[in-house]
Amino acid sequence: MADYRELWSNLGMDLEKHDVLCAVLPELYGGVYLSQKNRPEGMNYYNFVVSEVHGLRIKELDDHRKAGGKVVGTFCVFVPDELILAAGAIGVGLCGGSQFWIEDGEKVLPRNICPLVKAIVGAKVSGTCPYFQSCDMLTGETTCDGKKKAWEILSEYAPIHVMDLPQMKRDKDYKKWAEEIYDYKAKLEELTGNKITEESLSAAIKLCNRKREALQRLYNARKALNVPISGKDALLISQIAFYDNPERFIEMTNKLCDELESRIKEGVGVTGKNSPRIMITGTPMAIPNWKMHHLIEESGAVVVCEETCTGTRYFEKPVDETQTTMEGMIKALADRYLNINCACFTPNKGREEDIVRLAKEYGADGVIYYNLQFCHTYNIEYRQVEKALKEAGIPIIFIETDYSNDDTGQLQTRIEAFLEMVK
Ligand code: BJ8
Repeated sequence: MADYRELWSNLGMDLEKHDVLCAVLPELYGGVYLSQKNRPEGMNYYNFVVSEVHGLRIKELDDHRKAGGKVVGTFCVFVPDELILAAGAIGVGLCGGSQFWIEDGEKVLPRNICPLVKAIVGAKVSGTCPYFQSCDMLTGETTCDGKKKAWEILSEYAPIHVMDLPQMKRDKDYKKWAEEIYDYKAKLEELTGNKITEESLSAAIKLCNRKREALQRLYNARKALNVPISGKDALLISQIAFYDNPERFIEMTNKLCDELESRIKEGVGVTGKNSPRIMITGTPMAIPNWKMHHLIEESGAVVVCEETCTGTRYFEKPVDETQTTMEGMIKALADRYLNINCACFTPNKGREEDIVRLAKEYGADGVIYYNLQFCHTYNIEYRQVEKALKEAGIPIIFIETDYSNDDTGQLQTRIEAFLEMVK
């Protein structure tokens, strides 16, 4: 990696602390990713992106800002990327997946809340995340209580706009969400000084749909009997989708998919055809949270799908591209986004249906319900999901964990016992 210290310093980062973070990542990445056998060639691009995670992309954001552009941070898949792009800004997903940020998060938050929220706040207060430091505005949303209250703390550090997400899916909720999208549009126009036009929004909708298509194509390849890519690699690609340049990401992901489709034709897989096929459902896995996939795949199984926000909830269901008026496009955005089935909704029958459908589509032998510690909505929803999967005859196990490695031995034992049972 080139020398970015001047850039980081100009972003007001704590360089000494950041050095500690930079020292941990290569070893972690090497152990989890580079040790894999028979990886597709196309993964070299994503290796490169990770090696430059705090470098090249940050430089691109800096260049954009120097040219008068704005950078907007987001934390949830309900926030429409299309509007950010249509305003000429760059959007970056800021969810934190590293144990490194927990300690700083706990300085300003109670200990007994979700690690994702603690890592988000820790990343900002410690001044060690160059993405956070590059943002001109953050976008929060009213999903779970932990996130909602975290925005109040983050507002002390950076301007933040909070979208009020309805938690039911009645007609009036779709109308309210459309109003929130209009407010967000006005906020982005004020921030960037650019007017969001029918043309710019339509182009952004098409771009985001192309990104969804590329991710769907990647996931489709994982349905093959001889899976051509590991779950770990697919997860990494989803995580990178949240901050990479969208055009470049689409191009490189489609290129990788060409290779994966050839592998399927030639019968080249990453594991044996008899390896247990596992689907993950539950809370998101923000970069560099690879813990669960690593444990599962080290135990000889392959992860074939994630019903999470770093999985299918991010890219399934495109936005209707046929609308030409601003009103029609905002309604299309409201309809697509409010249809995401997050556990913060009540009732949330759609998620049960999605999980059963996806487990069948991807030929999963079993489902691992992944719950980040203290995430109450996903925790409580396990009961209904378990019932739905049992009715469908699909085995399921509940695993609650955090970002630390304290429980890996215990998790490994439980995962191995589950894999024994499903095959
Ligand atoms: S749409 S899952 S990205 S809110 S932060 S809810 S894990 S306690 S991230 Fe989420 Fe949007 Fe829903 Fe997806 Fe639980 Fe933690 Fe809250 Fe979380």
